[in-house]
Amino acid sequence: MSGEKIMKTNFGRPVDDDQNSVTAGDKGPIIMQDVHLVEKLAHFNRERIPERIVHAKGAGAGGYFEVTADVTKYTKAKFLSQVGKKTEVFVRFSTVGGEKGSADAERDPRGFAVKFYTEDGNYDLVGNNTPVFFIRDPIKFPDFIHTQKRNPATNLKDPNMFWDFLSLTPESVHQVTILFSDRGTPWGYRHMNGYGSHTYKWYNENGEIFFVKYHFKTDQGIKNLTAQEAELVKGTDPDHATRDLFNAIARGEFPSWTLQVQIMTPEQAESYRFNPFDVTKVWPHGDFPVMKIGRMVLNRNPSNYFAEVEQAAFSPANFVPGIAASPDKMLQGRLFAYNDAHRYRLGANYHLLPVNAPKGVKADNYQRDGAMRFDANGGGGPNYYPNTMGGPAPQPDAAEPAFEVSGKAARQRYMHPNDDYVQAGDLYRKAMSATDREHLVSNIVGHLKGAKREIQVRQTKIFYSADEEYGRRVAEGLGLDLKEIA
Ligand code: HDE
Repeated sequence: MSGEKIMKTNFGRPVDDDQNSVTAGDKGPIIMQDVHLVEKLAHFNRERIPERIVHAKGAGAGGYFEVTADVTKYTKAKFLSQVGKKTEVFVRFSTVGGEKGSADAERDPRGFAVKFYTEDGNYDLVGNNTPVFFIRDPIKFPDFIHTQKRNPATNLKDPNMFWDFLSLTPESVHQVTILFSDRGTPWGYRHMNGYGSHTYKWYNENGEIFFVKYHFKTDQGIKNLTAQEAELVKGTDPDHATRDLFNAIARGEFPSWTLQVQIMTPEQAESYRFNPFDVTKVWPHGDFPVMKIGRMVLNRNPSNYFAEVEQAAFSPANFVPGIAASPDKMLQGRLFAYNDAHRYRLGANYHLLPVNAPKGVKADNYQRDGAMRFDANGGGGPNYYPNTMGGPAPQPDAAEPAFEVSGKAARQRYMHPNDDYVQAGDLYRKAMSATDREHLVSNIVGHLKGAKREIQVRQTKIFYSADEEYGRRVAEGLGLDLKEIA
């Protein structure tokens, strides 16, 4: 109630009373000149900003990344230039399809977005807890997401929409197989891996190019919920993963991840047996061994959720010299989508918000003005380039090395549809235990049984193409005739 500090309006006037509106007489009415009341109610009406269209529910934390191996022959990225070098990070974990108030234990991929505040500006690695994705072309993304959200008529999640799209999109079966395993319901954010998922490009001081995949392996060990456990957790503590992350850090138990990379040369990429830029596939570790290069530790809870987590704006387009995009079509689509989302959600000057601004290096260019320009806006300095007024100039050696592009411009179909099934089948046969397979099949059956029979058949054929036993067991669970599937 009483405080040392004086309460003030947004314009600094001391507030005399914050419990009683100004009224004519003790019974009211309120008079318009209670400007403090008006300010308070009006600001309240504007507290919500648009939630993220995907990944709306999330939790974040700060920490650092430390380099543990020499990678200078692959990349000139300064934050990776020395063993022992530490860089501040901010990380946001999330679910994908649910709204901001949805439960943390939903079956869904989990977002794993890392912002490195480097001396060459911010580098964002905006990944998931799965190494692959459902689709390989960004033009399919809005449709795909619609099917994971609510039916336009009923406003309910709809297994028909969900499986209709997936069963018409066989490239999704690898990610669907991961999603319906217990990895689709992680125990919490501390106990899951993070993956860059896409292939990225690294280049060194000599301009030599390498392709790279990133894997953050949890040092806490993988821990998942079974479908039954997840149902219970959703009901008893819809915020369980948010709570677990916050409480662990508050207790001083700082979660950490070991960063591993896989490297592919451009020559290997040219001749590899499948397109290494296809995000529906992993690079087999036997062909491209993993190499440990660093460790990330989260040791700081946000002091204000809205300021740091809700306003955090991650973007796959935030690169630093030494790191660039690969031709992956999905990644190319994302290079547009994120900054566009931020301009809509947070405004044209979202990069000035403390969580999004680079640290230790200042943005310096000729962009000016716009809503909520709350820094000095370039002061009296020149607002055009070139100039002779001492304004900032480009630094040519920050360029990505020139690279060849070729081929006919057209809407090009994927040439090898049969290989959509290979890695899903391998995952089922080789990586999963008998219990994993049992849970996978029962999780799929539990969800797919809500869809129309014709959709069940089409989707089960896809599982059958990945692995005959996999398809047969799903068919049995659904009571489908095997003759329809095989
Ligand atoms: Fe995202 N995604 N995405 N995504 N994504 C967003 O950005 C999008 C994709 C991922 O904690 C949005 O700020 C398109 C793959 C994470 O703030 C949006 C495509 C992967 C987060 C967007 C993809 C991701 C997002 C929503 C297909 C893993 C949360 C609002 C080309 C490798 C980041 C926003 C955070 C968020 C678009 C596919 C991960 C709309 C168009 C693949 C972790 O811009």
